[in-house]
Amino acid sequence: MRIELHFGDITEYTADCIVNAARPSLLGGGGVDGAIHRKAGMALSEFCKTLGGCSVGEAKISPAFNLPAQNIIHTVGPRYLFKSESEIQDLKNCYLNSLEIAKKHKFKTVVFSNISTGAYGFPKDLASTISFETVTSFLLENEFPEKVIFCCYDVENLELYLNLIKEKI
Ligand code: AR6
Repeated sequence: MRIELHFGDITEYTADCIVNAARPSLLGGGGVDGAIHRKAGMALSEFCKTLGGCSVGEAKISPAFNLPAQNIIHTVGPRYLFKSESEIQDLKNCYLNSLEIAKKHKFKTVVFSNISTGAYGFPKDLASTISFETVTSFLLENEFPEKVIFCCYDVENLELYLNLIKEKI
């Protein structure tokens, strides 16, 4: 029971950590990133200015300021441009590097958004398989985070994750 599938707005979670699909500047943008920055307040972008940006596949942590969550892990997903192995590896790294931060901080619950599946154009079926496999393997080998929630905001992603969970049980 270390995986949960939810349908909803990631800015509403009281978890110790939510994962943002950010842009390299970390200064906010559209989609989930925009929703997080709007609700967290200006203090978030002020703090993010001190982080020195973030490369594709990397992850950085900040407080969550006005959000109910405690912390935000910002990771920059790949754009799906060349349909290449390196884009797949980059998306995997987003999940792995976020999970490593959660492990280091001994976070109990990490809530992931569906990284790269909006503006960055990654095919949702491929992205869900990468994310699900990366997260489940990591949880098998690590005590922290205790739980991962996949937070879907559209029905297509929700159905894809549901099918992946069904295949597992
Ligand atoms: N809660 C949870 N999920 C959400 C929310 C929300 N409030 N809003 C959107 N999503 P995207 P990307 C889902 O475009 O593809 C930004 O401008 C949405 O349904 O937010 O990684 C950044 O600044 C989709 O499945 O992120 C970057 O420049 C998922 O979040 C760029 O877009 C990801 O869509 C990042 O693009």
